[in-house]
Amino acid sequence: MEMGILGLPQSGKSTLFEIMTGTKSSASHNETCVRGQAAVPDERFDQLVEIYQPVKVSPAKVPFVDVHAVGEHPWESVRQNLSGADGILHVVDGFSLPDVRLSIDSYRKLEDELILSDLLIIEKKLERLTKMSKKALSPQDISQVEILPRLKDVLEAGKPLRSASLTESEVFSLRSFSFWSIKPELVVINVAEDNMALADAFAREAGLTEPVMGICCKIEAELAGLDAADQKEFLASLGIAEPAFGRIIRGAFSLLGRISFFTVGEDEVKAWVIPEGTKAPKAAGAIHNDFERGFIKAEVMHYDDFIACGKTAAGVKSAGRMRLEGKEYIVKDGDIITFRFNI
Ligand SMILES: Nc1nc2c(ncn2[C@@H]2O[C@H](COP(=O)(O)OP(=O)(O)O)[C@@H](O)[C@H]2O)c(=O)[nH]1
Ligand SMILES: [Mg+2]
Repeated sequence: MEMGILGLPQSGKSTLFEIMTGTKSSASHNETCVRGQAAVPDERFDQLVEIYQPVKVSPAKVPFVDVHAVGEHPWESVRQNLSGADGILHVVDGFSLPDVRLSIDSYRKLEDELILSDLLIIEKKLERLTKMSKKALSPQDISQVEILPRLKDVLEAGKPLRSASLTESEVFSLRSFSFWSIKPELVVINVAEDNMALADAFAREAGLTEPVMGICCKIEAELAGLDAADQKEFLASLGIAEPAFGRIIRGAFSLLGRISFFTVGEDEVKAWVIPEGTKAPKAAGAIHNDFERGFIKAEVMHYDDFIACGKTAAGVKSAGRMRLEGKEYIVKDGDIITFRFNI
């Protein structure tokens, strides 16, 4: 799971990237894109670490990509760099623009650019396909001849491809195009300290289907420099319940339908990120390909049961809540799993 950060110049992309990853983006301003990892905050994970006291602590990591100077670099090179991103954080300047209409305009400005850029790709492809003789068309070409005109209509109406109600397999078949507007998007309004309400106004008035979240990058950047106790005090004094960091990560998880499961032991406690609905063998494959191939069973206890049953696996077992699950088991958020496999 990778998140790309997009936004007009000076909207606060790099500031957000630094908050999320602790990596200075400006240090490598010669690159088109900078990558960094955000550790996923999860109280359950912290609890497990406390209980197991493992040698190695491995929280889930989500990569974020910051794009430098959109508009200065050609879209194509940015597109290539972000082709692996599963979702987009669209950062909107809500701190220098006092009026919500202006924020909405600036959101639309970039969104229209992305839509136009996707449209050009489709037009080029269709032009090439219509020039080819019918006989020369591959099965893939034929399915594209069917689907692309429909997508073109969507884009020409000024709508992103994510609004085209595509099936999962259609999205999969289109992946080689690396369309911008097909990716799920979380809109992040970067608000001024004294104008937190702007994000709500944006959400109300822009009428988007995409989720909208307000954060103040400036405050959050100051926050990142404080220790935990000072952070709490600082946030409380501003009436903020939780740092943006956790909210953004959770927003990205729900945007992309991701969940976490855990593997535990004295050697390592580790959190894994998988798509919701993943079956046990595939989840095992997140750890190692061999685990998927040689999958036999998954020994599963849920985190809540673990806590309720005295915080030991033995307690969970004697309460009859340890489960041995097979190939069809769908992993749940908060499962603690030991895989049995044969290689
Ligand atoms: N006042 C204010 N300034 C901000 C905020 N977020 C970013 N900035 C400033 O805006 C400028 C551009 O930010 P940057 O993150 O580099 O934007 P980018 O071009 O989108 O990467 C920098 O000088 C930041 O310090 C904010 O929430 N409030
Ligand atoms: Mg930047």
